[in-house]
Amino acid sequence: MRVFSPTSPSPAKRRFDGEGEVARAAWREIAPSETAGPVRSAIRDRALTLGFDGVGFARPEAVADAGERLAAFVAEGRHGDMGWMAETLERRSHPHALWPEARSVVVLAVNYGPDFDPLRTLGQRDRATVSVYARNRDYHDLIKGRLKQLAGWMHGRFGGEVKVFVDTAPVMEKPLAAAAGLGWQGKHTNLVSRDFGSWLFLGAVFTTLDLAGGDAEGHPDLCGSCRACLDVCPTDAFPAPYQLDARRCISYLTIEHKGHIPLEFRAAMGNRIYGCDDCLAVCPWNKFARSTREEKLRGREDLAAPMLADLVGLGDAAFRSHFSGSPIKRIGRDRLIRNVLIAIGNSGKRDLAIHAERLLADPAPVVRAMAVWALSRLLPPERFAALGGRYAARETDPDVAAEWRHA
Ligand code: B12
Ligand code: SF4
Ligand code: SF4
Repeated sequence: MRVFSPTSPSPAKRRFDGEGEVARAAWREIAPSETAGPVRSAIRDRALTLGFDGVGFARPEAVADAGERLAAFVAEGRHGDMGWMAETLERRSHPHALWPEARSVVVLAVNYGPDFDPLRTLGQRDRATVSVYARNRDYHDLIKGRLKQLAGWMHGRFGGEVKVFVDTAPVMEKPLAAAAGLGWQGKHTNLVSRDFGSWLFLGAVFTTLDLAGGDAEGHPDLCGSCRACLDVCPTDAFPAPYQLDARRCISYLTIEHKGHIPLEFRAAMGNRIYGCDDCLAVCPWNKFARSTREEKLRGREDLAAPMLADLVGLGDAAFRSHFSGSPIKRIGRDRLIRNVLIAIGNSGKRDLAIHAERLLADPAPVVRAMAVWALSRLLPPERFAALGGRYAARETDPDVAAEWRHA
């Protein structure tokens, strides 16, 4: 069998161009297990040079339980309207279901640790709180580019076949990262790191190379008797430690959920308009966190504590230019304004009512409905009733009409 050596000739032309795509070597060059250590070191060095902050290696078999737990999560309906989780259940449940030939997974992490208190703005009621990960550029672009660079390099240097995955791919990144020794899945279900606390983005390179085993498999659970993350959750989204009901999570409600946000969660959302960091931010392991070295992941000044009055007036074009390159762009103007109106309804600021009033005739039902709800909280009953007289009778959308009736 051909063993890696730095002077090995490279195949004449190798092409590697995409997430989930296979880069095929002209010959198959599998690093035998006795050489896996040096190959791992070389991959680790390369990954760190490319800007990753954490690197680990796992065998696909190391996450055997994760598929069953995912199936239970979906069977309970905890994925809500993230239908893609049910659709990709089979492929998502195990790395081999996705790619039977994979022999190792290289798990990569990027530190996005904030240099500010992520919960600082929660009490500032005329301002919005944007979760840390969404305060600047979309991390997918950054990580995907680096994963492709690393995978292309691995393929060129060691042969084998490689595929890259980040976030949207049907891969269970957290259990893989834990198996690769990058940290453990805390009671809030996210990966916690001894070096970076709660603030790691994850991605993976699958390869046919045999790299795993040896020094870096698995990580002990260091949560102990702590339950800070479970207790802080504003919407009681953890049915048990290590389990999340996404339907109750503000991150799901503000980002993934397309329809009207159920009444029972609106007050608890406070001024969180995109994502939520409460369970991450209270973790005591954040004492080891450090702020990110990525300029593109550092918080944008204008998203540190944006005024609700400025956000609520955004039309489609302004929304798109304001959030160009940001993860927030993904949810579109209507859903963002829906979330902002909930924050306005929770603000107790009468002077913000005028902005909600202007949206009572907005073309989007999710916006009109939350304008009604916000006004019902801010205006005196007689003023609200007068508006109802003008708008409720001509409302054609049944959900918005119901919002008027219930208000
Ligand atoms: C779907 C999804 C969501 C959903 C569901 C979240 C969830 N916890 O499952 C929603 C929209 C709510 C969400 C929110 C967030 N997300 Co998200 N999300 C994903 C995604 C795409 C899939 C996750 C998944 O498979 N969930 C299904 C469940 C079943 O999987 P699980 O949590 O691993 O379930 C395990 C536990 O329940 C455990 N378990 C069950 N019972 C028991 C019992 C015991 C005793 C034990 C030990 C374990 C255990 O076993 C299961 C399998 O491992 C991943 C990317 C990816 N491809 O993996 C990103 C990902 C998990 N998200 C991420 C982030 C950053 C977030 C947010 C912080 C964003 C924000 N600020 O708003 C929040 C955090 C909310 C939270 N507390 O989890 C990061 C997390 C990085 C990290 N360090 O872990 C990921 C990995 C994206 C990335 N590429 O970096 N997300
Ligand atoms: S992200 Fe927020 S709402 Fe979701 S589980 Fe954590 S604390 Fe609860
Ligand atoms: S807050 Fe406590 S229980 Fe939650 S993940 Fe961190 S250490 Fe574990």
